[in-house]
Amino acid sequence: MAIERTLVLLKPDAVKRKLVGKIIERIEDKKLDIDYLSLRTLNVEELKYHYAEHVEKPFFPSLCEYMSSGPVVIMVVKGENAISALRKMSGATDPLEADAGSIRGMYAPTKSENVIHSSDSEKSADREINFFVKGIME
Ligand code: 3AN
Repeated sequence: MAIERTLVLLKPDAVKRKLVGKIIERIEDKKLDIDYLSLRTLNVEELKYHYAEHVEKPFFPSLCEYMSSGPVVIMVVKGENAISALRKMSGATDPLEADAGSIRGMYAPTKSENVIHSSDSEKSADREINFFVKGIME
């Protein structure tokens, strides 16, 4: 069993809909630790870095608008297999494909407004934690 750290964002709709407490409760119920937590509104430059693979996609402008529409909760979650545990808890990108009991399965109305982000690999987790917590761009 590996102790891992993963970067989690609770997106603007999660904050606006007051889902933050419920989502953190699920993370803590899973015996994972909150290692870092802050709340702020992301800017376009940060979103271009975070979503570098999507910058050229047609949905990027609306993704940017949505993700900068209000504060997000930025967390580092630590624990056994935290990266895959959070991906599983979050559910698939498209809420129609997400398990019904996952966070997206329960709360996300659409693929674009999907409540939560969590790092998809160890490499992404390192990059995202360096960026969001330490402010380091590669
Ligand atoms: P995930 O967040 O599940 O890792 P990614 O990295 O493929 O998914 O996508 C990042 C974010 O971009 C998603 N959470 C979603 O908000 C948005 N997104 C991805 N694909 C689409 C799409 N086809 N249409 C609209 N928004 C999308």
